[in-house]
Amino acid sequence: MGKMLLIAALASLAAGSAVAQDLKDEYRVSTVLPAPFPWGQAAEKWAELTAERSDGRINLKVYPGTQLVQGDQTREFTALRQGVIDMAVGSTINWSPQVTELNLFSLPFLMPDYAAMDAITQGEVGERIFDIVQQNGVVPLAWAENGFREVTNSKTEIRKPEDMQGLKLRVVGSPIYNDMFTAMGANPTQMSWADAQPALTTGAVDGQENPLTIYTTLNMQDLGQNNITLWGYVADPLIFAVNSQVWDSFSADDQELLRQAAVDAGAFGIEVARKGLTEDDQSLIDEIRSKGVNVVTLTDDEKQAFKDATASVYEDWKQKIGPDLVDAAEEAVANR
Ligand code: X2X
Repeated sequence: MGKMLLIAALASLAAGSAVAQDLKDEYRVSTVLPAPFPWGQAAEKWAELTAERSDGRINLKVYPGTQLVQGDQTREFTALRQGVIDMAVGSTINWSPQVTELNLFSLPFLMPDYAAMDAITQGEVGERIFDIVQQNGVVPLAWAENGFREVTNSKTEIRKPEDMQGLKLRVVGSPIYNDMFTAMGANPTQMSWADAQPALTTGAVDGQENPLTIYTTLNMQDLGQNNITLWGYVADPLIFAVNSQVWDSFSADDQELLRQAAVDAGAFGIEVARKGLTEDDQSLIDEIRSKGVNVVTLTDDEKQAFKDATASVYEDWKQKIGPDLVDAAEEAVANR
């Protein structure tokens, strides 16, 4: 081969490898909820922005219902780490069985409002949590939000822990939830979201706790969930994340494109998740009330009784999560 030909061949090889990374036809993005829930909307937005900004080169496809792990949302993180799933927009609750520190957001009454949540996720503590997620083998890119989890039930008005006595409440499959509701005197039963929906429909459980956007999207008043207590005891952020090997397969430019698309989709997702649920705009709550649902807002004193009832769970889990991280979060909240 002539020297010039060889150089030309090498040059085209180099150019080729710079341009044509081995992109998959499709990157599978796992979520629990589909659009039009805010969660699904956030994931769809990520896919949309990524497609747009990569001129269709990078194709994210959303698989809701954690169908890639047969609906077992507590296995999503493991599947993401192992590469069974390429990407996910996942709840901190569902990933907490593998990443203990993510239980931070489930500490009862740690975050009194959205500003508190932002102070954690958008600050130093949020960065520390992303480092921890990364150490667990998954690359986190941005935050979004499921929301503050309010308790609903078909039986009775809840204003104090005693009102929960004997209530059969579906809780997520993360142990801290069992601990909290047992401490409050309820009768919690852990099940996946896939199982929760039929259980609510048939009345196998009396109640559940989830953001109000889920309540309204599913018209839970038609499932007999006629009592809501607004107590804002915990909120679950969502994290956009990518399997490490999949992440490494992208060029630096495409990594930046994916990250920025996730950040923008996250901001959009947070806006949608909070719509009608802020101090200035209570329209979602008004809409629920207009359907004849009994919506109770706890006073500070009433909240205190639930805080007291769960104080030992908070302490216990603070030790498991890491007192140092929890202290930093408490400080971020105090200084918000
Ligand atoms: O299972 C739930 O309650 C849900 C949909 O909120 C989560 O995935 C954490």
